[in-house]
Amino acid sequence: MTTRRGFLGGMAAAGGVATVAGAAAPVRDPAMIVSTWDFGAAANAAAFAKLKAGGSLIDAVEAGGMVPEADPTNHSVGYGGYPDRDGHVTLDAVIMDDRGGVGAVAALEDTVHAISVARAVMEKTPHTFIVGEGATRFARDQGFPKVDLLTPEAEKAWRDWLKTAQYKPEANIENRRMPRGGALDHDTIGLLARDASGRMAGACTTSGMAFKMRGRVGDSPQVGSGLYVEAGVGGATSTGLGEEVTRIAGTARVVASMRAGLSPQAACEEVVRHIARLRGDAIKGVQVGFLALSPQGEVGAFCLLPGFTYAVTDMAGRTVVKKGASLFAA
Ligand code: SD4
Repeated sequence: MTTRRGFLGGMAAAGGVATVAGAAAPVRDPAMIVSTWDFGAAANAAAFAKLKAGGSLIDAVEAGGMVPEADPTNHSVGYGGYPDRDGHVTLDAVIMDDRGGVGAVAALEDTVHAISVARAVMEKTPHTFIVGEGATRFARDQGFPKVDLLTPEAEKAWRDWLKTAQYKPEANIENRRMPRGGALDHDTIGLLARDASGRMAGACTTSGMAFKMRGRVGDSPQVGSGLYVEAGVGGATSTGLGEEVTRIAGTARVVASMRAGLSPQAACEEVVRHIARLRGDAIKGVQVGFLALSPQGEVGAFCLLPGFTYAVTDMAGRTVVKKGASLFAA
């Protein structure tokens, strides 16, 4: 639990070199919250506000994930997400603290805030992961309102897709301009947060691959694939084509590499190179990106293809959006 005192302790360190208890070396301008893609900036702001108000790290990452979940212009998360090939919007989410506290849902329907349902799984059940009809029923039982997630815009995109029904992953779909209004078509959000004492938590929420097979679950809600957080070591989250992350338990591998002594940056690069070696031509044109954060506030990001961006918010609440370096030029 982040105390207000702990939070302000971090604030006092902003702008200089922060010393974190147990840190091997001080980190200049340590990050407090990081998240995937440009739209992570708004999520980070909500997460930061939660911490500032005395909320816990779990409160913060949940609040961050709820921002794109409620945004109808975001077609890869929550309300307004693109449906599966049968026209159902199904959501995947996971939330995790740094001591093995985990809650996840997959193939959740008719519920905007999948991340909050995941939190309820963590806090109100003896389980870590509930899927499909059971997850949707659990959401209703917990009082989450029933909401039709398929917006007219997403339905139109799905009906257009049905004309060809071409089933193939698309790299950097988040960078594509939507026909109406010019809004960006976004991607999964993964958030990692730390406090001044180096405690951490993370969240990941998505509507998954657009027009996926019914019942398909990606990396995002799976511990060790879409998200992994470990006390004293760090956290990692992933985005992109989930199948390429789940087959190697990608974020568990990033954090294992950090445990073995790699920096967050080197750990993200190691895993992306591993995917490229393992999969060869099979990952041509495919995007996968990893984002990592250490308990000291060091950030790492690396991806297969150019185009992956991430938002970094420091201990003073200043946010910058950065470009992740990539293994391939295009
Ligand atoms: C998935 N990784 O379901 C998620 C979605 C995503 O680019 O990030 N798409 O595979």
